[in-house]
Amino acid sequence: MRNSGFTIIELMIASAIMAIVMVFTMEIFIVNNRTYIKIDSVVDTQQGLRAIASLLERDLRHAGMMVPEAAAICGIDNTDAPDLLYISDYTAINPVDAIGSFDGARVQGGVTNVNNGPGTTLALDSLTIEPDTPDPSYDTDSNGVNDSDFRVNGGVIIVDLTNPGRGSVCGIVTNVNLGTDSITIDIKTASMPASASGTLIAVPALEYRIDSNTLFRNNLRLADGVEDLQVVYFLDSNGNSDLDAGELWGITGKDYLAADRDARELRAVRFNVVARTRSEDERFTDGFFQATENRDAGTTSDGYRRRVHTAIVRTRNVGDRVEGT
Ligand SMILES: [Ca+2]
Ligand SMILES: [Ca+2]
Ligand SMILES: [Ca+2]
Ligand SMILES: [Ca+2]
Repeated sequence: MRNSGFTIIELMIASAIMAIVMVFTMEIFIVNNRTYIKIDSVVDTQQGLRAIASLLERDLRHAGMMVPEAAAICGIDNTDAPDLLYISDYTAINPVDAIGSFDGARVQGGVTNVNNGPGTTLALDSLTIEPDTPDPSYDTDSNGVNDSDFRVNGGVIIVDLTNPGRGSVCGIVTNVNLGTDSITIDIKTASMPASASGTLIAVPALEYRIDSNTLFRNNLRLADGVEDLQVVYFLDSNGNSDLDAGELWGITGKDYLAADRDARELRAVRFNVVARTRSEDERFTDGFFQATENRDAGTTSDGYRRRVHTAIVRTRNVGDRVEGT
């Protein structure tokens, strides 16, 4: 009687078919999984970007709130690195009478110019911005009692109150001295244009800085994988409320230097935040550094996927704002 089981040939064919099916199934699984990881990491990047952008938009909308308009914003334009951005710190200010503005903290001792670099110590008339009802917002010595509107690792913008057209300088506060009401600053912009006289004031600010693909706000780590921040300023220099030729700064051929720009002319800010996926994908050959404003695109693919968020924010506290009486 003939054996009714499988012949060795039949078994070999069957296992060969099985193997082929297995290989295909595995392949589909791997591709699916790769696609999933890819989409997941792009979605992740996108969500992070949106969160950063909404915070930045909110900060920009408040630029110049309750402070002299010239101190609304200050920036350092780079063409081969991320831009640096300083926005007056509205969280430090308690709007006691809701309308009008405070003059900032006056620099004491007849100081008329501030030079670029670290270690500039300025004595102020007060560490708080609100003159009538001082309301310190930060606790410098961590004793549970707020003592200053300036904080270590926070930004600062300095302008000349009697000649605001001189522009501004900005930097990071490295020390707040409660005993002498003074602050020490690392000035990041070019020096203030020289002047024989002047009334310098300091205003607390929020610094946006990118360091090794990490975005910091007042030295606080906001997000990793952020490659670039490029900022463009619309200064209505001829005062006609229209954007005319030459009134956009921070674009190619119009590099922005804070030191000689008048922030009172500011009407809008456009920013671009470039974020990339956490890890590179060696199969992705279109991963180039993204060109925005006056920065060039990369020339070799590094396998990262990138997303750019661009937004234009009208600076409603500068220009045609309602002044107090
Ligand atoms: Ca730039
Ligand atoms: Ca305050
Ligand atoms: Ca304190
Ligand atoms: Ca104009």
